[in-house]
Amino acid sequence: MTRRAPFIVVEGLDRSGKSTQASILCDHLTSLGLPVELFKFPDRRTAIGKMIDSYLRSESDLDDRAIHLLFSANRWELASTISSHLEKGTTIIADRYAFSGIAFSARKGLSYKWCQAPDVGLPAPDLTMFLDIEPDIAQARGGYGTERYEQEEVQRDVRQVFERIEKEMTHAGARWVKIDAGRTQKEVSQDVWVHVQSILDSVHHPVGTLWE
Ligand code: Z5A
Ligand code: MG
Repeated sequence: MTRRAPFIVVEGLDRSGKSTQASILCDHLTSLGLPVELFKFPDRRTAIGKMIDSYLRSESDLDDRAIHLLFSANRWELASTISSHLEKGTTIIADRYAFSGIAFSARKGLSYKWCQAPDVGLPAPDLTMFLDIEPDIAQARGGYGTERYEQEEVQRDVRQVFERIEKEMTHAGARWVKIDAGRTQKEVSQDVWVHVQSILDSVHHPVGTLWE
């Protein structure tokens, strides 16, 4: 029987270095001969992703609940692909996941539980690494762009919701680690690797489900 591969999620605020670290990790695993696929949420290439992209660029407006459900549907579009890769032994790295969904929508005043509900049952990560950074340091990095949410005040509120998510996930026994992302890329990637190594051989069949 093929060994089930781990599902690794990289979360964090804007400009915390998620995409940079997800890609370094992907290259590292590949160089070790391990099959790996990198997913990025939102996946702006699908039909639903295109609606999300238009919303983020402020080219269209949507009710807060409607956009929340689209972000979730964008994950469900890929849920069975993720599970089947994992079962076949391909490691999955996700650049943002359901936790961003809760954090950005609850920040607008929607209830936490309501925000969580559409993602209940998605494949559960074996490890979530939250790249933690002060929003002003993140902003100084490359400057925020012009998309919705790319403002320091929004990022501060979002960070608070992430703190609640971390508490609840940890309480529920999930593997959630916070990494100081205000350091050099190399320092961060070394930490990332220590955490990934610690789970590489310890995932169990079947793939878990989120919040069930
Ligand atoms: N959103 C939502 O509302 N609901 C959902 O369910 C989901 C998402 C999934 C778009 O996300 C928005 O969608 C996002 C949340 C919302 N809005 N915000 N904020 P996105 O993933 O497409 O965009 P993003 O990830 O927020 O932005 P980003 O720029 O891609 O950030 P990043 O991936 O964390 O950073 P990066 O690209 O790796 O690095 C940013 C820059 O910093 C770049 O120039 C790097 O070279 C540099 N960098 C990286 N690491 C370092 C270190 N260690 N030191 C110095 N400089 C560094
Ligand atoms: Mg990114």
